[in-house]
Amino acid sequence: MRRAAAAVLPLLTAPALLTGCGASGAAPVPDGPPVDELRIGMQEYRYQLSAGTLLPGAVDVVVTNAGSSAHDVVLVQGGTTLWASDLLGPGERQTVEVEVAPGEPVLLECTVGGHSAAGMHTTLEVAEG
Ligand SMILES: [Cu+2]
Repeated sequence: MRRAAAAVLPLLTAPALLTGCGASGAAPVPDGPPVDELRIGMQEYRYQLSAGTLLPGAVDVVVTNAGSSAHDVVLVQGGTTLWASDLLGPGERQTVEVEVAPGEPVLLECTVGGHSAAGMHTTLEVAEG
C-alpha cells in the first residue's frame, strides 16, 4: 500500500504551494459565508464551485458535468477520502451527503488522466466548529 500513500501526498502539498505562488491557472473560489449545500460544476479542465467555504458537519454535494468529456471528483480531507464520484459523462449529475470535519481544507481533484495537472483540482475551506 506504499503506492497509495505516495499518491496522497501531492494532493496535500500542492494547494499550499499554489496558494503561496498566486494560484495561477486555478479556478477562482467564491467568497461568502460557509454553506452546507455545495454545487460543483465540471468543465475542461476546472471545477466551478458555488461556494468556497463549507460548514462542518453534513454537507449536501451536487456534482454536474457541464463539460464535453467525462470527469469525476474526489473529495479528500486530512488524507481521508470523503467521497469519490462516479465517472460522469457530459450532462450527468450525482448527489451525495458527506460529513466534513471542522477547520481542515477539503481537496477536490479529477482522477481522469492528465485532468488534475491541466487544472481540475481546487481546495475548499471548512469553517471551525
Ligand atoms: Cu476531468
